[in-house]
Amino acid sequence: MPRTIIVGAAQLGPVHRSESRADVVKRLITLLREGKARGCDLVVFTEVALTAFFPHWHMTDPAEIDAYFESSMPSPATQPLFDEALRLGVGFHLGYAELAVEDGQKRHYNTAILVGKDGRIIGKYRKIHLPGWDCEQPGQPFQNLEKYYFDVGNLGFRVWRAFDGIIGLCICNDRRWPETYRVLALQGAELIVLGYNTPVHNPALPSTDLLVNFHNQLSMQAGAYQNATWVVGVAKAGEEEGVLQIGQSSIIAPSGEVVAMATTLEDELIVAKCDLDLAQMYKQNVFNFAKNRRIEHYGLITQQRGVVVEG
Ligand code: CDT
Repeated sequence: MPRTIIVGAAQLGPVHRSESRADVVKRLITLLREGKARGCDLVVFTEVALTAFFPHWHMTDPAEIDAYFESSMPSPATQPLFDEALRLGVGFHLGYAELAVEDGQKRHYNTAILVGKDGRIIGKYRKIHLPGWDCEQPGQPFQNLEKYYFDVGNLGFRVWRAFDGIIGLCICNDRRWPETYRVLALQGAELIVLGYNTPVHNPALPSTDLLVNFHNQLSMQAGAYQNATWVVGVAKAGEEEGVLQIGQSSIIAPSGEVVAMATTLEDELIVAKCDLDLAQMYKQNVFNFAKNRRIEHYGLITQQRGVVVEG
């Protein structure tokens, strides 16, 4: 029996600062229902899906900041999404800003969860690679303050046996780092899901602006192929609070081929049937880690070439 999972990548258009959580959740439920109608087992929502991407501006009032975070999950605002997922029998992935209390200390995380068809949370990931700055950058057209608002995730990169496969989570900037995919693939990941908020313009490095879509695809396609896994990347797209963000939400096969891609910058569901055994085909052949990955020799090769890396 082939192991297939029908996945929907539920791109979101902009979420305006004035938009209530309840209204955003209604949009998510509309996409979830479309996913059900199109046969989805799993619908993947984006990073920080419930609000505008607030790291794009500077706030100082702790109460104002905390208002962007969920202190429980399901939270009162997201309970209708959980209820509808259970009613429809469709799993989902959701990114959100999480307020946790650990050892009596408040912590803020950029978090994603995987929810099963029974409406229960299967797994949780807290973003490790936080881009941007830890303080306001004067003179910029917009901010990128993830290091200011979020703590570095403390749950590691993990996979879960779910949907008849092995599923790993990461978030946005993590997708640019090869270690992310490799650590998940070393645990057997067959499907990696992630959301992203990626501005077209990078104020810190404007010379790369024209490459922004290319770098998005390059990272995810290489991650998929080199780690023999499906990758589903889902954008928050369009102009949000004056910041234009890329779309091109994609479903990418273990061959590295894009099998579905969003064409708008709005709420849009793309769907693909993902054959998890295709991941196994690559894992048993070209990327058979046990047979062909020779980490014990990598350092030796470096030394033979006369390059000495201190550290
Ligand atoms: N949300 C997030 O991590 N965004 C970053 C923007 C970095 S600017 C290149 C990203 O890696 O897409």
